[in-house]
Amino acid sequence: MNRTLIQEILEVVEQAAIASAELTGLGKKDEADAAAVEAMRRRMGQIEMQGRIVIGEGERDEAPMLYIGEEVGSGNGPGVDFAVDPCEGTNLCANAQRGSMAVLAASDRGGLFNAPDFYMNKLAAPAAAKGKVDIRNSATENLTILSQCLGLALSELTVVVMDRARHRDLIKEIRASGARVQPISDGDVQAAIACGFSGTGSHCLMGIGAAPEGVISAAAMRALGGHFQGQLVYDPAIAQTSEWADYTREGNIARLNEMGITDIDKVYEAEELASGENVVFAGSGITPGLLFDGVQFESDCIRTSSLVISTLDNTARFTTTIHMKPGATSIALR
Ligand code: VTB
Repeated sequence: MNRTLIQEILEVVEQAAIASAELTGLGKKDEADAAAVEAMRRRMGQIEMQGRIVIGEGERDEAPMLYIGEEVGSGNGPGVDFAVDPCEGTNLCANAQRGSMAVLAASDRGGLFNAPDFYMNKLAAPAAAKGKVDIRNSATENLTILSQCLGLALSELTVVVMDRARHRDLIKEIRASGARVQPISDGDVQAAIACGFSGTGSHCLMGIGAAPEGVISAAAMRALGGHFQGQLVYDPAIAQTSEWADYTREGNIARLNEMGITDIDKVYEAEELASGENVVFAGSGITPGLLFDGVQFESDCIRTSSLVISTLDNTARFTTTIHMKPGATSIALR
């Protein structure tokens, strides 16, 4: 990993965001995802690196591109591992709703946890609460700690939770503690990272989302110094998802064991999920979101808004890029 990679990685997510954004609001979530995948892969292919996808679109037989284990890049240069989600929040993109983005995390070889395609219970909070809140605590205990760390009353805290049946009790508990709940339909990566910045109005993310995206959130939060913990969910009665209609708890545990995960209840810290010497997170808005805008198509240009967070130079860069169309004559400043 080196600093010149940061610029290239930014361009990878920008290209993916533009490709998906061309299909925003058309109700075509699979097509929007496929377009982002293709654009991401094409731009990655131009980078001088020995890249490898460790979290991607799935296993080789089910994903034609950006499958787990796929080699990307020129084949020369540094070894880089990638966790990618080319269109995070495909439903949001398909319905032109806020919060869809193209995201990835990159690290030195072996620096990202190869999370199985399971669910993950997640806890994200600002840096001031890092190591003080703990996913093993009750929501009420964590909110009390968080209110002390942030110097805010419980009633001044907003907790983002995915709007799912599995979170009914969690949402009740948070509200009973006095804190506010902001339910979201999709997109817990953005919600997790928003906790790493003050001023977003989001103080905490709680609840269960997808495990692979947990690694991407962890990479960003590690680089920001925020709190992130994840614990794999293997019990279908807890995940409460139609995806697992035919799965059993025992079968899932056996699957984890086959993957070499024997400590199935382990709590993973951000530094374990993204353990490489250096980690980079990059996200580019497909639709507008809490952290940055979405792709804007204008007569002379396409405008993208992105965020790259990197331990290589300890920066969080918010970038607006104007992609000029040939023959452009009047490009607005903003
Ligand atoms: C999605 C998606 C989230 O988790 O909902 C997914 O929108 C899994 O949850 O952003 P369901 O199967 O219950 O929909 C995320 O992908 C990320 O963790």
